[in-house]
Amino acid sequence: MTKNTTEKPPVSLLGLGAMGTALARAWLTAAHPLTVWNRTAARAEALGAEGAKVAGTAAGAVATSGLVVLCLLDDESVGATLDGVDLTGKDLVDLTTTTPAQARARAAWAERRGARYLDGGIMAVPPMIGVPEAGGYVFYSGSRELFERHREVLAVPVGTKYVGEDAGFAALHDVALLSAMYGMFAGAAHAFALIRREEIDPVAFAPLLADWLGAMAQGVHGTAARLKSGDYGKDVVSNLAMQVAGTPTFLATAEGQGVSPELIRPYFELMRRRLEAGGGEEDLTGVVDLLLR
Ligand code: FVH
Repeated sequence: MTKNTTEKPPVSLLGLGAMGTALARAWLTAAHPLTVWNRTAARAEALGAEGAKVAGTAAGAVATSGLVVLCLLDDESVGATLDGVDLTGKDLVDLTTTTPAQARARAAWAERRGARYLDGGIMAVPPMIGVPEAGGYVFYSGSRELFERHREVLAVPVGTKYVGEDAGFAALHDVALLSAMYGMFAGAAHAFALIRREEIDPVAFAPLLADWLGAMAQGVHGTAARLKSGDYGKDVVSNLAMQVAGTPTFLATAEGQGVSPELIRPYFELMRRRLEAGGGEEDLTGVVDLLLR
């Protein structure tokens, strides 16, 4: 019998939550033979109707393909799902959000079970999957050889960025970016609270806020350059002494608007500490070092 050489590499996907389902649809759309498994079987039914093979057990899904992708709630659910499953010779790609330490431990665990392991951190929400122009991607870390072997298949649902052999690096990049995102949302929440009781349309205010945050976000390049060189006074535009002098205005405005300063005060406190340590001619870069324990 002649093998169909145009057949795409098969994929087994464990976990059909919002993200897993979106990933599954992208691989199905690209005509990859796809086997799916989910703890709650009903969540696999629609995908079965769309062409996926539905495995009755996690072991069955793992046995079907060399490439096994996991997209589960957390690291604990990965352990529970693969408990007792034969992983010998399998290439595991774990897209579940974990800590860097959990990813490293999971890589060592997989190796002991005879599998190869690549960790992933998804920088996208489900509607961005299968939509290249949405700009989503997944950080990957662990075996570079494994990443290169499956690069094309992994790039089907969303972009890929390989960040190193250390299996914990994908999770670290993921959590670092998401942490920055929460800081940004915290700032935006404070800004909306300041205008909340005024006759200012939040819908008209939003583009002003988004454009300002976008412009200021470019400042991270200067921060990175100063962290790398160690010269925190280089190319400073707005020095720390001036910025700390302005913080009472921000706190008084919050007070005047009846807004709690609980989101911004801790950051102002770090700025003040850096100033008192002699960082007046620097910008905000020195705050990074104050956070290191
Ligand atoms: N959705 C998002 O916006 C974010 C975007 C960035 C990346 N995250 C991470 O992706 C992982 C999966 O997220 P999800 O959105 O698919 O999550 P859920 O819709 O809540 O589905 C969870 C799946 O995990 C299964 N599951 C939970 N516990 C267990 C367990 N003990 N054993 C086996 N499977 C388990 C659950 O199964 P079921 O409840 O349907 O039976 C779902 O398949 C996640 O790490 C995000 O942080 C998503």
